[in-house]
Formats: sequence, C-alpha cells, structure tokens
Amino acid sequence: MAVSRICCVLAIFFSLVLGHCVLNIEATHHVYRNLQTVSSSSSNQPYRTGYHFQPPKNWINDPNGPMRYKGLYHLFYQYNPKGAVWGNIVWAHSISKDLVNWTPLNPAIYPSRPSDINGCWSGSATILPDGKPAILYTGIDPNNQQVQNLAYPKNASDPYLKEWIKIPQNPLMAPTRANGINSSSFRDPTTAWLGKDGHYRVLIGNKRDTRGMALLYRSKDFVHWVKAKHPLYSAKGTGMWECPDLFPVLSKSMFGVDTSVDGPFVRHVLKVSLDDTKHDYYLIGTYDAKKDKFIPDTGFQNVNSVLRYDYGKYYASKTFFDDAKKRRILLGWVNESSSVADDIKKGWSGIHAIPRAIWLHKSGKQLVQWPVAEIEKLRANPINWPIKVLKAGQHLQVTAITAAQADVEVSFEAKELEKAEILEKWMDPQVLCSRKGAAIKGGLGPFGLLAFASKGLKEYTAVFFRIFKYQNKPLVLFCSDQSRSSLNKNNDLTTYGTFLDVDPYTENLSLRSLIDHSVVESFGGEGKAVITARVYPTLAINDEAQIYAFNYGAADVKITRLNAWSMKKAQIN
Ligand code: DQQ
Repeated sequence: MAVSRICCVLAIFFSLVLGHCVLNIEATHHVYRNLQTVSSSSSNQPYRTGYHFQPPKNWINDPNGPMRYKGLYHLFYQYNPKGAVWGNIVWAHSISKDLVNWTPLNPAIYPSRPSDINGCWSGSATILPDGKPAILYTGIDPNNQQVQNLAYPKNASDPYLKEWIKIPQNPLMAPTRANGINSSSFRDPTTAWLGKDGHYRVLIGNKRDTRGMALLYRSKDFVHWVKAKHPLYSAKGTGMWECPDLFPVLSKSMFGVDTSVDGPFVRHVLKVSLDDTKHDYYLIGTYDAKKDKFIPDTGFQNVNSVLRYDYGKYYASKTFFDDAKKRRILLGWVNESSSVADDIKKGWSGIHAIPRAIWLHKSGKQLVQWPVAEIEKLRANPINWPIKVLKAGQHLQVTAITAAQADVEVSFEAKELEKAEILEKWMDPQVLCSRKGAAIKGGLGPFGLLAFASKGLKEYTAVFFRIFKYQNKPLVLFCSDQSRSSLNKNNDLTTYGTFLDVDPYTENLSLRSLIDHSVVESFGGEGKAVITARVYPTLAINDEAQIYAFNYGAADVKITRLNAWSMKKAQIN
C-alpha cells in the first residue's frame, strides 16, 4: 500500500516536473497517459459539491444521451473509471426522478467491440416512434478512427435501461477514402429528427481544414445512414465542432417541443462546442426542411460576437425534450479551474451545471435559461430583506444561511444613470470586466454579490454589474471576477464577462447565484446571460464562507429584492 502510494506520488512528480507525458492529441482533451489510472485517498474535500452533479470520484466530462424514459430521467456522461484525468472513457449512467437527486447505475456503454475498443465518446439518445430509445455514439476503433455506433436497450421494458446492446452492423458511419472525412474530426452525433419524408436526420461534428461543420446523415431505418452532399451548416475559421445540437424552439412560448417538431411558430437553434475556444456558441435561425440547410439570423462572422450559453466555464452541453413538463432542458459540463496536480490530489475532476430550462426570449434574439424549478425544493432557511439602499462604497452581509451552499436572488434598481462611466470605444466585455474588476471603484457600479468571501475579505468571488454610457445609451456589463477567489494562485483565476441586454431605465438588474463549495453559477437579467465559475477558496470554506451584497460605485443603488436560502444536500450520485 505504502509502496504503491510512493510510486503514485513519484509518477505524478515526474510527469508534472518533466511534463513529458502531456500529449495534446488533435482529437480533444489533454491526455496525461501515465496519470489515467492514478487514484487518490484524500479525505480533505472542501470543494466537493453539495447539489451539483458529480460522481464520488474520478474524471467526468460531457453529458451524453439525456432523456426521460418511463418516468425516469437518464443521464449518461463521459467518465474515467480509473483516475482524475481524461482517459479510459466509458458512458457512466445515473437516473433521477427530479433532475436533482441522482442514483448511479453501472456504466451503460463501455469499450467491447472493434468499433469502440479505444473509447466510447459522446453521443445522444433519440426516442423512436415506437417509444423506444436508441443511442448513437462515437466509438474509437483499433486504428484510432472516429466512427458512429448504435446501441439499443436490451430490455426496453426496464425503466432503468441498465443494459445496452450494440448492433452487429456497427460502425454505421465511418470515414472512408471516398467520403474524404478526417478520421480524427468526426464525432458526437446529435439526437436524430424525423423529416416529413419519413427519413431520420442526424448531425455529426466535423471540420475540413479550419472550417467547422455539422455533417448531415439521413436514414430510413436508423441503421443505414447516407451522408448528405452538403453539411447542414458550416463556418470558416471556427475549427472542430464538437457536440453539435439542433433543436426547435417556439417563437412566443416558454414551452419546449420535441426535436422533430417544425412549423410556422418554430425557430431553430444550432449549438456547437468549439474545440479551439472551449466554449458553447449558439445561432438562432431557420431550418429549411426541403434543402436540409440551417440559415442563421446572424452567422459566425466574428466568433466573439456569437451568443454563448454561458460566459464562464461550460462546455459540451446537450439539450433534451422533457415530455412530462413540456420543456427543453440543457445540461452542461463544468471543468475544473485547478491544476492537474490538485485534481489528482482530490481524486476527481469535473461537475455538471444545474439542469436549466431553455427557451427563446420574446424578442426572438436570444435564449433564456433558468435552473429547473425542482432545484428549489432544496431551499431552506429563507432570508428576505426589506427594500434597502446600498450606499456607495458599502457592503452588507447576507447572514443566517450556509454561505458555501446557497441560492441567492437579488435585484438592484440603479437609476442615477448620469453617474455612469462613459465608454468611449467598444471593448470586449471579458477584457472590460478584468480591467475593471470588483475592486475598481466606478460610477454606477460595480454592485452585486461577493460569494465565498472570507472574514476581512482576503478572498472573495465577485459577481456584479457595472453600467456604462456608450453612444449616449446605458450599457450593462455583467462580470464574474475570480481574481481574488483563492490564495492558491495555481488556479485559473480568469475573470469572465458579457454585456447584458437589459435597459436599466425600465428594468431592475436581477442576479441569481447558485453557490456550491467550488462553483458559482450566476444568472443575470432573469436568465438572459449566465456565467459559471469554478473557485477554490483556502479561507472561505464551509462555515468560514460569507456572502455580501456590495456596491463599490459612486452612486447609491437600491436593493429592491433579496431572497436567499441555504441549500440542502442533494443525492448527487
Ligand atoms: N469529449 C468527448 C468527445 C467530444 C469531447 C470525448 C467534448 O466525443 O468531442 O470525451 O468535450
């Protein structure tokens, strides 16, 4: 035991010091070959989450094949059963009745056939017209080629869908000399949709040179797939498109619809996870069912101005239609911001964000996201502040809740718009947030919340607004500043930010933060923009953590609402 621990420590030491085991394969994640089977026994675990999904140990990444089947929600996810870095990838499997409490089952899909012997990578579930589910996933074959495979439940009457059968015809889609597909950039099938012609369609992420694209395949029987001549959509300079997702949204309703629904009140959303930037971007547009083309309202001309689900850490997301509550649910992976050495020490890496309901904003210009209502049943010890003025330079503690595991909703009225700083030139909002972090006093703002604040404010994560005047109109900046979140400077302390489409003349600025030991998931403007941050305080842990409402601007602001709750622990696996 002692010997193996010493070996383990030596392996980590040499790999980190010499760095020779870090292979950056073109395919996807960093590959730390000799750390893929290293386990940890650390009992000091201040960063494990109380209600964000994660398994008891090891590495996780993308959510896969989410669906509701026979009254249960199923979540599969990319998982390394042997260590805290990416590798040995299988589809781990958990089920839930409420998207909050999860029960683990055995891995559902794991390497067992030539068509997936080197890994079972991401994919999606489709509920077929007979009500039975089918999973399309990427397998890595003996030549390390990416191919697409199909699995069916062994027993479709089992609501737990414990066992899956891979069909003998696999792989169903493969790179060949004839189709010219790059075998290391061909992965992550979407949920399929059924056209009026009775043919299924599915998208596969791909790139040609640096042109990212969603390849389209059609099938009559879900087994024989034929590649369409043209991709559904492509954009030059965007690099590999991972985990594409295409789904319909209703133009004037918060209800979700099944993936095959189309018609006059339907708009379509195409989401892609860009391997080059590690962010999830979405385009709103029209799906031309006759030509099998997606026509976005505005395209990918400038990646920085394309809308994102989340302006913090959030990747490889996937939606599914929840037929019980007629809503579309979005799930996403939130990676660590800590060093690989720290991940190995704690023995795990990666969590999932709280499932979000997602719908088209009434303007038609963007999506809105909100944590599923079920999460609210974890709320306890409600705190409700009376309306109060938060004076310039003031911070007030939100007391009487468990600050390291909490849900806080706050709204600010900021009316002294003549005090807003002038923004002469448009600037990247993330850069603006990092130049004007929470500690930099402003005119109107910064005001917002300090999460994971230590006594004396040596550590804190600040989520805040700052209002500028730009071209004579107010411009709202929404930031999450991690620069002081930890005294451990080995963490990624990048500040995140975006502009928020809210008019402070007519609307209050609302913020909801889901705070959970090492994650702060913040929804600005009633879910118009979301920023997720991973933080690892060294002082503000567990009972030592505090929450404040703060205003470091020159103008007073009014808190028109502050509701906060301790969050109970969920069964997260
Ligand atoms: N993760 C999977 C791939 C996918 C990537 C491998 C995205 O299928 O492209 O674990 O994070």
